[in-house]
Amino acid sequence: MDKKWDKLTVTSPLLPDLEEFHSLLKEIWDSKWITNNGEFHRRLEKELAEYLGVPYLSLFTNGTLPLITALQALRITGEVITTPYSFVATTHSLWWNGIKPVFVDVDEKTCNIDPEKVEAAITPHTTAILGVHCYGTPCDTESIKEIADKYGLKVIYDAAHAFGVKDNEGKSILNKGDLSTLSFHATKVYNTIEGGAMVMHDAATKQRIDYLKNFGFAGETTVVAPGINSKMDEIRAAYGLLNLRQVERAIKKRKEVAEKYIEAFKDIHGISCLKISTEYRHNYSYFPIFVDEDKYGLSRDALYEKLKERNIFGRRYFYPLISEFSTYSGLPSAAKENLPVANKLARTVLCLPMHPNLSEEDVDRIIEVVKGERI
Ligand code: T4K
Repeated sequence: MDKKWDKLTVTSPLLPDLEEFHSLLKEIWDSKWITNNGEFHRRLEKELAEYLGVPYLSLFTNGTLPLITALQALRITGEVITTPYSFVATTHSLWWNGIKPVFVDVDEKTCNIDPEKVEAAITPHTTAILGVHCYGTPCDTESIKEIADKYGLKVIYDAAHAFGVKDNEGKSILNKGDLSTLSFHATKVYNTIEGGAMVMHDAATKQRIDYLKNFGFAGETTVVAPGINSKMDEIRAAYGLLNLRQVERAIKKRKEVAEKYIEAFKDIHGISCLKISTEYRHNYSYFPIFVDEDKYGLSRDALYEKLKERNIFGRRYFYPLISEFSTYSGLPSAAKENLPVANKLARTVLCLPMHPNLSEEDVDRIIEVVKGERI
């Protein structure tokens, strides 16, 4: 490998200014209040709700615990219809609640759960639909709502990838469904190092969620539910406040990278990009390409290795499918014949580096390798 090439990774975290962070740390040190709904925690909840355009939001310590807690809060049991094409945390949240996942295939155009396949998977045990706005592309929330209303099901969206995604009227995708959850992991568009949130529609639900993420405490001596500890601490909340100031700039930079990729790949036989709908303000959280080996002349895995040889580290999100992992592969709905589209996507997808720290030269270098120009 030529050592002069910098290492390019699939993502790179948005970091706050270190001096500004130091000054907020000083405030925390002076106050001696370092966790449990402190000043920075309260400020971040308020500012995030405003920025995202949601009525109520509760901070969490990562993006997995709000999923687990959302299922608890809505008292979901039995079977839940979900997608196999996601990060494994989506389905693990069901397992942690003793719920049986029922996998339904995805729509090739969006990589999201295909509403046309949902109805056939409903049984008397079905209580909810758990969708994922994969790569930040919104699910078909209207069709999912229609089905949920018809069968009396709850809807939860794992919106880990959908930070800041809005429709053209400026309405947040996070307001869809009964509850939505976010991840603020280091690898996401907006990060608090580790962190996450739940979005809800009313104050009473927020109150209940706030109890649930604090062991169920509703007062010094009152426990109202078997809650968990999933509170964000003051240090990460302060870090999050600073990152919130620069996330718009970061999304703008991501958009520029995405536009450059789309333009470069439009005439490459066998490479397709996910269509970015003009109906939404996207966040460009990931940049997946899909490799058709017969037309491109190289398999997805061969391209992945070729990029690696040039110090470019894409990731095969989401391969293998969740339904292929041993915890879930024995389920009838995990059968390959049930999930042809998801299997095809998992076999052909490669997420290219996408983050605001990429320079024009970095992007050119990646494009040259995909185009086969750089030997
Ligand atoms: N639902 C969905 C749909 C999700 O995608 C996720 C998480 C969740 C739920 C759960 O949310 P959390 O509980 O995680 O908040 C990563 C992330 O760990 C995970 O948060 C994310 N999805 C998933 C898609 O990707 P890995 O194992 O691929 O990450 P890792 O450590 O290999 O990092 C990828 C690249 O990012 C590295 O090659 C370089 C860069 N990186 C990473 C870290 C951690 C940095 O530059 N700095 C860093 O500190 O899982």
